[in-house]
Amino acid sequence: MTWRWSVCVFALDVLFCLFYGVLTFKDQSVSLNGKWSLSNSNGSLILPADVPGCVHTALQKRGYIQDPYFRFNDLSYRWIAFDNWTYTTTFNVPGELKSRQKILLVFDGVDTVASVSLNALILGGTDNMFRRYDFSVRELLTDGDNVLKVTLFSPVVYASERSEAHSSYTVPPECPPDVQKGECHVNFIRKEQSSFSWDWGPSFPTMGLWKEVRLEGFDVIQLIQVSPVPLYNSSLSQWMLQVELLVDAVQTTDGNITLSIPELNSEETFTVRFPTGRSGISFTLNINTSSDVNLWWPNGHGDRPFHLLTISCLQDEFMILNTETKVYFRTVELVQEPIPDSTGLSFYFRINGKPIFLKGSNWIPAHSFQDRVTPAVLRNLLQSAVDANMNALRVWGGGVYEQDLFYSICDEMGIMVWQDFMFACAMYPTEDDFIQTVREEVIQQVQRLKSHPSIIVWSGNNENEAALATNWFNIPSSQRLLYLKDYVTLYVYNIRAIVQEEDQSRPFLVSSPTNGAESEQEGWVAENPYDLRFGDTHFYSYTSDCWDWTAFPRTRFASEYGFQSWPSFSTLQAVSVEEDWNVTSHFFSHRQHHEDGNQQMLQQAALHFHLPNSTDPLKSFTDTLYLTQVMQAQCVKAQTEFYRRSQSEIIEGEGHTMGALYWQLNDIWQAPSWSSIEFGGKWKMLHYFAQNFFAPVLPVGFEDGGTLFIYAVSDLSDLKLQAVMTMYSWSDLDPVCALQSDPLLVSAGSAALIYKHNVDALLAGCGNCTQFTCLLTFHLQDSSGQQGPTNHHFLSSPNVADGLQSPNITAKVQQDEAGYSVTLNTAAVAPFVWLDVGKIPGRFSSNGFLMVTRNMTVSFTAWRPTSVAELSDSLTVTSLGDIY
Ligand code: BMA
Repeated sequence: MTWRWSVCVFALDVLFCLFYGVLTFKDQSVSLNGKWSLSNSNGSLILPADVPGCVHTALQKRGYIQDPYFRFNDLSYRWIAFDNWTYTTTFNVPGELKSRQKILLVFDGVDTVASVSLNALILGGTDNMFRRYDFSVRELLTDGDNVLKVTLFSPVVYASERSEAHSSYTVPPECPPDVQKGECHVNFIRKEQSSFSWDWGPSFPTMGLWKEVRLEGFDVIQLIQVSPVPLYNSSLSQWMLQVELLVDAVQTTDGNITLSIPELNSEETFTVRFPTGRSGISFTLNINTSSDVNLWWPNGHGDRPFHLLTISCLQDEFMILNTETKVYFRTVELVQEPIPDSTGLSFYFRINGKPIFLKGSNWIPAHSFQDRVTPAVLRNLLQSAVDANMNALRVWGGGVYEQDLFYSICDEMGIMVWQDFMFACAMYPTEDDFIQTVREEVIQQVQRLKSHPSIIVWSGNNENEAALATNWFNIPSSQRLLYLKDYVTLYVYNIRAIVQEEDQSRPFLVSSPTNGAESEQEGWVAENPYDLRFGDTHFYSYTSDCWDWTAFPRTRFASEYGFQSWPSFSTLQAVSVEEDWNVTSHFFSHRQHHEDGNQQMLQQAALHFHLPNSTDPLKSFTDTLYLTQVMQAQCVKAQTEFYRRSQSEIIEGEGHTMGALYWQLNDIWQAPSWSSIEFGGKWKMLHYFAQNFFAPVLPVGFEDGGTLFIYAVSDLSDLKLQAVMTMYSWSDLDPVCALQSDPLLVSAGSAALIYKHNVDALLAGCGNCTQFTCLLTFHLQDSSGQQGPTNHHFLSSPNVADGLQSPNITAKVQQDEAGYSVTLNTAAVAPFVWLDVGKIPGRFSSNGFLMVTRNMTVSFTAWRPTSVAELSDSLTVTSLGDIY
């Protein structure tokens, strides 16, 4: 343990600190967060507003508007984003700060188009939510009150004006589909693209100071950003740490900078010259080859240790810079190389040399109002991802570059991040000022994020290659080249070029979906970016039967696929009233932003289940919500299991699937969507299913041409596994028969066929079973016992199953030292048993399960204090038999 001491003294008007006996210049930062005053353009509304924050939350907090998510308020509050709003604050500058040689006024994030003035002098403008802005203000500060104003222009009006000014050709889409009830031309403003509405989200074009505001004073240099990026030189077997420092210097400054990782016995000192103003300087610290570097591993593959890097810079005897930061070491490669028996290329990630199957989902903004995305919200969602055995998330390109904490938690938890740049489902302009602001955005974001080991790939946009290739916007062929040129200008000549310059430590893809190297060969827009033999794919089919695995694309990497469901009743109840609780209500269709979404869910459900038909309208409504969740969970399970079992096979040139990221993890509001977690954090049935279908060891069962196949999938070390199968009759809790496969060595990171049998023969050998009367459960085991979850295979759809009964499940809540538990008792085989405790936040250890034993106990982890009485009162238990 090192003993540290520091003493600060005031001398010569400059604050020095003594660190280890050297004099240190201490920079000073004064926060301007807190209460500002907010007014609309005609001054009819003047109210206090929190910074960081936005206009909507300020209006709600002061009671000017209700909960914007309540019922139809998204439409009632459209006016907010059509007005201009001014944030004002008055502050005094402490003398200590005032005496600094340089003072910056820093905005970490302004949403979006604004003019900034200080003491009635205009400092400048902003036009990009994803940039940090700073202004040098020392000479403008007064000794008394200083007045800082930020006037935000309507983003909706701005976007429309910019689109109108772009008169030579249109930049589609003009507007979102009517069903989304959104605003137009969002592609003309550098702001969260989904804030003008999306197919899962409302239109709330926010305005505000969404990140911190502060004054930073310094006398010599100011450190803006440190980005350590480890690179591994395999020919030398050596780690090198590239350390980029972004600084602002009052004047040209010379010094000696020392980079040191004491744990790795690695230290180097460089002479350095910082030019006046803003500059970025890179150093390389060669890591001592005889030291043991601890590697960062994704969740499920190892630990996530880090080493501490210290950076100090001395100018003569003065310490002008001194900081410490975490460094995580790992390598990432995106492998695109020929594979036997296929005409295409592989597409998978190798972390520290190990091929890793990416299991996870897609992340969207966790709230329309980013100031509501608290650390607790982030932690809860990311913990839920890890609890469902995920190791990856894609931060989707229609949202925001997430806050630092998001990536720090991903680093900690081992969640690999596929990071899109924020462009989605649209063409974009390439006017000079647009390109310039994007360039600055990309530079800043890459510099901010590149030291996070969790980010394993940058990706230029969401679906814009596909939009061009398959002509979503009906661009006449005579104009196609124009749009192609714009596409390449933005994503290749600008974004890609910057990323390659700024970050050599991870791959860059131009789009998702893409054919990767093949798209590049074809001039960056492939003829068919959905080609299964290359790159990643997005695949949605709502009309084909999701239980039929033959409809799924045997892709190299599934970066999006999914099905919608409705959130639970308690989640909807918070934003609705009794007349809304009906599938024919205006509310029910209003919240659905995906064309025909409600019908699609019911049609898909009707393929295998009876639709709810209770005469009690509330029961019919809640049964419908439940059934959409059953359908979604079962559909995504089928598809994900297909991808996991396809990882080791090539069939007709297709396969070697190495990623399954379903659409989508979280929700932005209380509405039907593809999410597995409801707004507020409650797990849908799909999320409980994900715990199983993403388990490190998994048995997958399916039928092909009258034969039952069982595959064993293992992410872990080589395992000698056996499949154990048990046949049940729908009408009886006692098993009809049991079978075991021969043991098979399943190697690490593979899927292998472990059992195969003709279905009719299997049924014939098992009592009086038919495909309608019986169902199968199965698990894997080795000499130490069961490995992975128990899975099941329905031999027919439940709507034609013979013997399925209403099981009369009883439940008893208890409390012990470990927490709360619910003990269930069933009188019959019960599929999709669903426990719901309404508004009590928390999650069960397991839910939505098949009950083939009379008794079963699950635990409940509450996310706030509760009691046996409260849980018992709130608990409902539903299974499929209960809704018929
Ligand atoms: C994908 C996404 C989103 C969309 C989702 C569901 O294409 O990239 O744009 O929300 O499908 O339609």
